[in-house]
Amino acid sequence: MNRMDKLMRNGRSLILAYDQGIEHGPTDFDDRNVDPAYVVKIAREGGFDAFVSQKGIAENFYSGEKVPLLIKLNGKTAIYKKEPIARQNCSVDYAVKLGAAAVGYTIYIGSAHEGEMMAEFGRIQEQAHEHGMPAILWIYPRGEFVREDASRDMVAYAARTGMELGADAVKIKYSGDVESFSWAVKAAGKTPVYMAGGPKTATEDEFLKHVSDCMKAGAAGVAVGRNAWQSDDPLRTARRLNAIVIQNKTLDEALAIK
Ligand code: FBP
Repeated sequence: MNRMDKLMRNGRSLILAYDQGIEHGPTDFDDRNVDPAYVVKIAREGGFDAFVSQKGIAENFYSGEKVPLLIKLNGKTAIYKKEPIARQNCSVDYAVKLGAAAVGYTIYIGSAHEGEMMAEFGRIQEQAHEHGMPAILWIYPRGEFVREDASRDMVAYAARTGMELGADAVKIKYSGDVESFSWAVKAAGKTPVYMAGGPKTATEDEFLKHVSDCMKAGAAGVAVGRNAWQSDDPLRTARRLNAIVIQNKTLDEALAIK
């Protein structure tokens, strides 16, 4: 059995990310989605394959849930603006105690501190594998020497680095079109590639077009936050995402879903 199987349907998955409270601050939230219980309900009712959070949200809002839990083991705030580093704040063993089916970790390649994050992830990946659990990498080019973090070359570099570090899956930014994302998927070899959602787009059509492009490029799915739980109708957004990602429907078919 593949370590990622628990998180996949037909080799694909739809992951709901809710770690933005640390990464960006409550500025991402409104009166509804500031409440973790609201977003956990979207994970439960929206047909998601995993719910991502830091350990504090899992401890307080995630007991007895059936949707597999993916605990982020590191994180940082948006306040400090120099070379990025996010250090581990939760152990693999503790994530297992919380019922996690997978662990996640962010590396900022290109940062002056990339080596520390790679070393930390190296240990986490080995510990996760001892538990038979996948270690999923959020891998984002960032830092003084990174000019275009979502360019064809940078996104493929991220995907390739994640594969070579032994990640069970990588989550990368959308590179802008099918061809460039296909190159990133190819660079990742057999490692499943997920598209990160990004800030809420002006229209849902625009976001779903990105999702559709990535699936055409061979992505294994999307790990989305703001475009799902900031939606006026998150469960409709989830139905549309399921149509494209899991059921392989076209963008037009998905948009017709009410
Ligand atoms: P979104 O779909 O909301 O962009 O979430 C994806 C994600 O990777 C989150 O897991 C994380 O909190 C956030 O993006 C980090 O975004 P960035 O580092 O680009 O600000």
